[in-house]
Amino acid sequence: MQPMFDGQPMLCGPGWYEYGSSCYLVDTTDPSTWQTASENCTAMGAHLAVITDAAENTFIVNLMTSLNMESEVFWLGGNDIAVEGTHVWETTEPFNFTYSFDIGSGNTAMDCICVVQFYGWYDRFCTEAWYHVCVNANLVSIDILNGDGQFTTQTRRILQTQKMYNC
Ligand SMILES: [Ca+2]
Repeated sequence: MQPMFDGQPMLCGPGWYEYGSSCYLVDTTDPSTWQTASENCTAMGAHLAVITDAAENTFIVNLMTSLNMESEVFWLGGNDIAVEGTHVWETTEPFNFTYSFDIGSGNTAMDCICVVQFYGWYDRFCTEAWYHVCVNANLVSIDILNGDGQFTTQTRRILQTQKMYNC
């Protein structure tokens, strides 16, 4: 059913999809407001998806295609609540890349960003209830002690330990 993602290692846990150094969850449990969606991601150690380049955007829209959710609306982790017309990501990453971004069709009261695979990004009323995409960076920095007594900082992926039993 999901040929693109068959056989991918389960580094991210059930229901999460790996891209780059991050894990993505397309959450269709309950449509919710932007704020509730954001809190739901946070509760899972993640945050609403922040898309910073075309390749990442392509991954996400392909994922929606793979899940047969081309026409569904998903909250992303950005808004222009603080300063009208200045969209920012929750993570404070730069808001440089956009995907056919329709900024509320001139309705400035629409502040929260969503993505629809078919059309691109929109901003909508933050109180509307939509599905959402979470992302978990899934990386840690660790200090490794070298032979000379100095530490080197390296980035490693957190691997989930999964045990399977055959009865
Ligand atoms: Ca706005």
